[in-house]
Amino acid sequence: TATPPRILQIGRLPLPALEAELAARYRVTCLADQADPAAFLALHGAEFTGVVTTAAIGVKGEVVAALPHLQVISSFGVGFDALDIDAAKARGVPVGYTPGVLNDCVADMAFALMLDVSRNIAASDRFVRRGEWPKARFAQGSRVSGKRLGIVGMGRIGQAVVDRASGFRMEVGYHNRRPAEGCTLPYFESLTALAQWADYLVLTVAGGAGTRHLVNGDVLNALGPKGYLINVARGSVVDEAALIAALTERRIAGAGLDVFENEPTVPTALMALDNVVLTPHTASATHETRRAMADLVLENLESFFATGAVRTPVPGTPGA
Ligand code: 8YV
Repeated sequence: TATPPRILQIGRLPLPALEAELAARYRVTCLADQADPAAFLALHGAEFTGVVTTAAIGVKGEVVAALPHLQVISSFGVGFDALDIDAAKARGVPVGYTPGVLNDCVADMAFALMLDVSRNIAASDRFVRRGEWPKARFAQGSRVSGKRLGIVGMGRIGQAVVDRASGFRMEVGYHNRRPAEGCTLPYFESLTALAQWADYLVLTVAGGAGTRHLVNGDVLNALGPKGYLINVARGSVVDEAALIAALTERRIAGAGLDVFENEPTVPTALMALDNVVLTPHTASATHETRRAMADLVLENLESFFATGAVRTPVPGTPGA
């Protein structure tokens, strides 16, 4: 039997099981484990035909350049803003990712954050644990049901959020670069206009240069003192300094944030605010969804080495 392909794993994967499964099938080396990654690449780059990474870790163009025999990239996650797609395309390297399987859990998390920040779940948990219930009143929350939900980025995840909104009898509108095909919901060409209309602005848009700081101070002012921002997309989509100012000055009511500009660092200013709910980029982190993502990472590699094509290629990459 042929020797298994050599795979460069860029960083630690969120699933130990996936690391074990990869190691059972391929000859895997983790770049992050090397004392001097650049020196390692210079010495051993030519030995690798595959790369495995995550949407959060990504793969830089300089790493692609250091792998002259690279044939395939398989990434854990649906976002591809941290992958140097242009470098892969220029080399004709197919890039697999894991769309679809995480829509439900990310949409569930958007609602969990909406409900938490509106009904003060985490804040009241802290209140109870501090032993304050017998001594003090707890502030009232805001009703979620029947409110207006503004979705920024009407893709697969945005649609899954819409599906959940009907049980809450919410009115839904959305902003996108252009109207989404087949979507009959009210379309707002202007994000500021959507923010003005909405009680909740939910970000489900792709990251990257095209959406960087899309949500700025003007958008937050339009959202207003009764409006909430929910981000399950990318930290880069929000001007975090403007968000901190808006929250601190109560120009918006609150925020539910799963993603941040400089992960895993969360600004201490956000931690000090009771009207903010913070989660550590875990919207897809359920046993079921992470297993399905891991299966797709393995399947994309397996499919490539068997047929020359990954099963779920990133749009615009070879084979897509
Ligand atoms: C992943 C993500 O959990 O899919 C994405 O784009 O950001 C997350 O689902 C993350 O990449 C895992 O490291």
